[in-house]
Amino acid sequence: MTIRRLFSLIAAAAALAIGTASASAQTLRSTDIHPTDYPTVEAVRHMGTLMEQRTNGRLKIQVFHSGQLGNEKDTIEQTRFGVIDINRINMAPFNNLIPATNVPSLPFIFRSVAHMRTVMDGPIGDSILKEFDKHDLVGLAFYDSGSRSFYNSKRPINTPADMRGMKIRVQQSDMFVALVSALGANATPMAFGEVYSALQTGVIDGAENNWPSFESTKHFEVSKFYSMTEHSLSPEVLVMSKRSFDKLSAADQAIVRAAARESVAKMRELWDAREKASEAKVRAGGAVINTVEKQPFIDAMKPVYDRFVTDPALKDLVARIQAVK
Ligand code: BDP
Repeated sequence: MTIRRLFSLIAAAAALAIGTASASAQTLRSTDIHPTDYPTVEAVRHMGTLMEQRTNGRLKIQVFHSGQLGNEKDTIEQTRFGVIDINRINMAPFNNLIPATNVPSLPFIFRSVAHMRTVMDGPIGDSILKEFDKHDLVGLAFYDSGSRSFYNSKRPINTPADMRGMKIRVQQSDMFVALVSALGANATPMAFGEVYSALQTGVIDGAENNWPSFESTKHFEVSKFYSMTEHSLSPEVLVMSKRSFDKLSAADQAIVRAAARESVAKMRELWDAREKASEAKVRAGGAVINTVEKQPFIDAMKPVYDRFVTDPALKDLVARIQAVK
């Protein structure tokens, strides 16, 4: 464990101790790197409200938003330890740990948001949630994350050639590193919270994300060219610490699972509205937006499949996803 990680664990434990002192009944601690009004944060609060109603106030959730408990990669460890009870996090930081999570993050694996929702809501999504069991975690549900596109401070991207040599921030996932490298750009894995200043100081030229994150982080202020490659729909996932989950009665476990599932509809309603609002905000804020012809990007990213989808189980998962209408 690095010193930084140790400090982040201690800071998290201290924050939790304060939370415990003021809380009555049982309050589960949930982490999110997004700000308090972001759809993922609101949706987990909604899940908490459902739990509270169904247990007469006995079981609640407190959401520590804005990365108060640390960056995503570090919070995975804290959740496995049971220092954090619930984690709303993207699939990408799990990619290196849990092979199956690479599949929904793959470039252009989904034909549309509707395709993604159908897959993640059904038996394929359930089988991916089950994979978390092997890692001291309980997979509860998937949330949407729109589609991720590239943005940068240099120029509009129309073809993969426009990205050659650019330094692009990616999430801490080897698959995302490979995805950007396949385009001839230099991938720089970095925590989300460090991206604004890295863009501002020119440490990186660009990054990739959906409309709401591009907007909420104000990355558009320092990286105005947003090119709609829509290369990944890598969903968000809601996981619970197995240690915390196992401490609940079977009845409470069922309440948690149901509330998580039910919060998905709330999340989507908030998400669809937020996407539109965020797009309008970044346009008004001076972002220069272009659409792109996707086929050259699909072709260029093919090697990512060759490298990350070698295991028969993952090949099967890809084929099953592609077969979903
Ligand atoms: C956002 C996801 C968040 C990721 C972030 C990132 O909601 O979970 O951490 O992207 O790029 O869209 O790191």
